[in-house]
Amino acid sequence: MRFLHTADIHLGAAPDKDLPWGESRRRALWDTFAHLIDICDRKQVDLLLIAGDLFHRTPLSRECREVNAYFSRIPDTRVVIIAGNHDCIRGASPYMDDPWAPNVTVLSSEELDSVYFPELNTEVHGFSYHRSEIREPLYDTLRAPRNGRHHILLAHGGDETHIPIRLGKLAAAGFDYVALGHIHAPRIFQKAAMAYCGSPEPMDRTDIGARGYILGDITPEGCSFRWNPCGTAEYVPVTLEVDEGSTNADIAAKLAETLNPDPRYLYRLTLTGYRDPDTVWEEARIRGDLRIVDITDETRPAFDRERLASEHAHDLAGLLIRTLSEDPDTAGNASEGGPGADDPDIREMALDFGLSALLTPEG
Ligand SMILES: [Mn+2]
Repeated sequence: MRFLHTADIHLGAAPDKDLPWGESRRRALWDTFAHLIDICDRKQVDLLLIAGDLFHRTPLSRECREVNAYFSRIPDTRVVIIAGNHDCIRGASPYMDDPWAPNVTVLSSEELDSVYFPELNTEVHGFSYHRSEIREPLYDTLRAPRNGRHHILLAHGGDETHIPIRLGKLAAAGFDYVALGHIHAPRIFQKAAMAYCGSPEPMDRTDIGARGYILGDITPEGCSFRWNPCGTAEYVPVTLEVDEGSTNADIAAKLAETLNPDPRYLYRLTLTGYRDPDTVWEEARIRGDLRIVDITDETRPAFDRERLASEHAHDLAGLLIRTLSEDPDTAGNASEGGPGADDPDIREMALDFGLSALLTPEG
């Protein structure tokens, strides 16, 4: 019996929606879902497991119909779905009402329920969220029945407000496989036969790294499974050290030279080092044609302290330079300086921050 495990597809979400490639990211969520359906077809998958958050919100009827059309393309694959915290069932959710294709089962109850496929000798268990937060550890006490069938659990959650999960307890519950959803990064517990497959596409800029799905087989010998990459996008953190001479054009050129321009890579840039105090970073120019999602400026202004000390001999900036440049031991005030005041790095940083506040024009 072959299964494909996915979760957190978040159809209807719009990652990077304020950025020029936002529309293509929104579409990519649907395209990647369609790609998973193709894999079910090509690899003759018996069971497609969707462990919650198929949709980004409680779906509209038309969204369910849209998804159902894909499921009806793979009539030989049985599809089992639970609703997660994002697409939780509220009132007249189409999850409950819409006529699904005959190969689709939504375990829509908020009580544990199951569906049995005799031809696969496999029973799939699970329940759906009917509210967006569940603080009770509802999975900790579950046990797989012992009746000669294979038992799979669909479970969604694992943080404090979305069904806290004690993975050790779940691993000992006797399921042949536990298909977990909610955490967007893949986490594989090979020996325990359970896994967070992760979202098939990264959902926002905090979802660093590759995304994919799990393909597995349950045989009389046991369960074997593997994570496979599939996303069309990947957020990549990048750090670039600048110096006093660096201009916006220099940085853009350096990035264009070193970063892969393939649009699948979405960069999160951090600038470090010392910049000329007058330099202003212009994000659009630094980006160029690269997909840079955001720029974090951790640079510090390189002040010419000697010149400033003489120019500001009679004001606060000068006093700050004199005080913080002095060696605390010879100044004899180390004990009064407070925690860290005799740490040269902290004094340096304090001086930079102080001078920035006093000397850099606002904005
Ligand atoms: Mn979730």
